[in-house]
Amino acid sequence: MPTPLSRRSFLSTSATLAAVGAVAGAATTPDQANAMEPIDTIEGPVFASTWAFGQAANEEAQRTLAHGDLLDAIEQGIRLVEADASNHSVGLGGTPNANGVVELDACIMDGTTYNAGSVAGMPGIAHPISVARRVMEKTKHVMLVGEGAREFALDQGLEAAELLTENRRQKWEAWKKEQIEMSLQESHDTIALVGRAADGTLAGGCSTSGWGYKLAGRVGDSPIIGGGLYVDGQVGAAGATGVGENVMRYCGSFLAVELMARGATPEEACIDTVESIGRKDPKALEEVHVNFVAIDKHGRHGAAGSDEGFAYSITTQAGSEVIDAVHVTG
Ligand code: SD4
Repeated sequence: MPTPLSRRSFLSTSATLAAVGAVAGAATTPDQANAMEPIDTIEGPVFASTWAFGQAANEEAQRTLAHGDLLDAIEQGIRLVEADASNHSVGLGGTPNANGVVELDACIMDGTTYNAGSVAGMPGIAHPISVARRVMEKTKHVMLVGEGAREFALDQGLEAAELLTENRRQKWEAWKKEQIEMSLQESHDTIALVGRAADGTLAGGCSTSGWGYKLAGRVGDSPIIGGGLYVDGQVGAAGATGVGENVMRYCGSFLAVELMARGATPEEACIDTVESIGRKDPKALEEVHVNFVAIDKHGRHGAAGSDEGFAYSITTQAGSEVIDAVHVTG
């Protein structure tokens, strides 16, 4: 199990970072901060993703990278999860909105060019991550939403699909009768996948059906660049899972990457991001549900969350592992 980290115990970590001038606002450059401690670089490709089910996505990404580029790897890894009908928060078999329609959010970002593509509230398309990639590569835009995103996907020849499975339709019918709010744990299944290729390039993607029984048109953090995902090719990449409303208001993934730019390790950056949200949000940290996974350009990785039980998957050339994230408590 992860070691719970209270706000007080994290102060010592923060103090260490501050002492090396490595927190936001300090004048120390990343290279100066890095020069103070030897860095354990991990060689070869590195993929990290949210939750234990991310392991299959990581491994698909790794296989794809052997004959494709890093964006292909991220796209194919996420497509695997989108196609899995047993995952009720991503793609096919995702939980619908209050009207019984599965509306999908996804994004992809290339850390080398800082290009990004995103779709939000998109119905009826099997692989939103592929639509997000087409938005990035085939349009002048970053984000398409709703029906426009669906039409664009069809124009691009991408696969239409009925995303609402019988199982989810029955659950939705039951919810409509009883209006029992879906437990947050039940809807915490976003896939955020970040990767570094052997040549040091970085990319990431994110895909979800979002908060179960959300209002029609609700968009979470997952398609918001800087919210559910951010990649800086000179620094690292971070992705989020949890309650999108509490991630996007604080630009969570951007903050985690920015902290790494100022010298934090991926784990420290994720902890400090959760802590930062916890300091600002009027709710108790236990009620905020924000979780982050990150890697840096050296291949180091880490994760932290306010949810007990948050774990991430890591795949390197040494193999795959599911690692408990640091649990940050209020
Ligand atoms: C959202 N962050 O739409 C996503 C979904 C998720 O726990 O991770 N739910 O808010």
